[in-house]
Amino acid sequence: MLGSPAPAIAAATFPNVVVPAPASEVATGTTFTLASSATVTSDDANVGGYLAAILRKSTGYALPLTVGATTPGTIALSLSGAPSSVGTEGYQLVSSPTGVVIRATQATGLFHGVQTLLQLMPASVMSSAVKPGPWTVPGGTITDWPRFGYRGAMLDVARHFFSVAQVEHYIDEMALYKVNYLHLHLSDDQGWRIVINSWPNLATHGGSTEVGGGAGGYYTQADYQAIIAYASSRYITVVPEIDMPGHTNAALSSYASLNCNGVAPGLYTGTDVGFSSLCVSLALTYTFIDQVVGELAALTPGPYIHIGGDEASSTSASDYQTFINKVQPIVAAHGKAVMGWHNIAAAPLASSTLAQFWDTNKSNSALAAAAANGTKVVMSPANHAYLDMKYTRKTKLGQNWAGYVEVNTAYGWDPGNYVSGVTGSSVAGVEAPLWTETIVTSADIDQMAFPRLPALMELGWSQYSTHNTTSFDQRLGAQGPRWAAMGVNYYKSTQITWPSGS
Ligand code: NGO
Repeated sequence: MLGSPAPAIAAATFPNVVVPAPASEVATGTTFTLASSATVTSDDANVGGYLAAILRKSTGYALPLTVGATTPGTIALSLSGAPSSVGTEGYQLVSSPTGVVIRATQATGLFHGVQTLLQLMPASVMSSAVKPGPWTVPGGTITDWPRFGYRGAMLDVARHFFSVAQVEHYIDEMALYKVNYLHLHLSDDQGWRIVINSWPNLATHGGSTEVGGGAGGYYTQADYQAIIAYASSRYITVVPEIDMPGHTNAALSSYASLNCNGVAPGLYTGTDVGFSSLCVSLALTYTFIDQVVGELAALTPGPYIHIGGDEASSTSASDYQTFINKVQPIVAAHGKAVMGWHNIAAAPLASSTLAQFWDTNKSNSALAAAAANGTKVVMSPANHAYLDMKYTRKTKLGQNWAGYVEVNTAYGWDPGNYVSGVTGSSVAGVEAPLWTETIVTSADIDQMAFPRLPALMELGWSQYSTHNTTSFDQRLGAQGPRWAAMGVNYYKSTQITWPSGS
């Protein structure tokens, strides 16, 4: 009719459910429903197997998987045809009424696309028991890639020891949110957690207790390799940390010869920090480090060995510099780059060294100078990124030295523009450390990591243009029913509206 306005057609939108937020979403308003006769094809056996296993458990469908098929299945994971914008870790997901295609340039991208696909399906898809459908996926195209190349989670297995199965369980949880580095804090005052064949007492004596005086434990080298292989099957690279020169009581207690006075201290099961130091003037100290780093480097396919370097309060400033200067080339000689807590910026850093910021103070002149000189920095400000901080005054687990970290505090900062002088391309990414002075069980890990780990990984993955607390809180809420389906013991923050089924 002439003169009357055209009827408004509501633009289709994707449901606001994916964490981390994708870079681009274009909805068509159609719906795909998985049928019991559906098939899966994949150019990568590992990712195809991962997806099919999850879908088979909850749908009860057969979902036969063909690897390298020429005809795409109902769900097709393809290593060809992805737009170049997705880079090495991104993907494009196209959902139409007849099926879903995920394209990427590498298996890691397909894996990330699979996480997005699962989040677009009903929450019960994450159940390990058969549930009723319908198994729907909203229609449209998602094109997605990460803001940062380093998106890490750290687990302190030194203060309390966690078994291989517990670490693998946590790996499975973090993989859902596109984590790509697992930093294992393998040694501290209270425990040494990995067998070093040339220094056997480290594990047998140094690993024999933990905070509170429990039995502790340690990984054999085969255990450590099993963790690496498991992480790798989820496209996660392990960064092992041997903390030095401080946080070394367990090592000093294992070998009297490592002590300046030749006397081994007793094992320590308290929670003080800053009282121990390797003997910087002793030649044996560097033989020790060379052998420990050598064995660890040989077992570790990833590019980094983390040398700690935090809270060396019993090491003089000049000894500390001497020490860092001597240790960087040792790590390099074993073919690895150094990662260290930002305190290492007190010494000149090699160009490949990665510093990890953990302070609560946004200005750090030594770190800014290192960044100006090319050092890349991973952001873990304790007052936003530490998963061991209590959520509120009232929550039980955790500590509060860096304050209380509720969900919106974990989300409410920009890693790319946080520490003055350490911005933009100086920022390698984000890591969420979980220190375990008060953390004992997998349920405790869940309670501290969820929902804050997804919040931090959204900061690591999503383009900052998507940053929006209202939208984030809604998407995070959508994870609640998924965690309920998986049995994740998450913290039900009152900042989030949790939908039914959460
Ligand atoms: C500090 C300290 C750790 C503690 C942690 C507890 C760093 C880098 N050193 O962080 O030894 O476990 O706080 O929040």
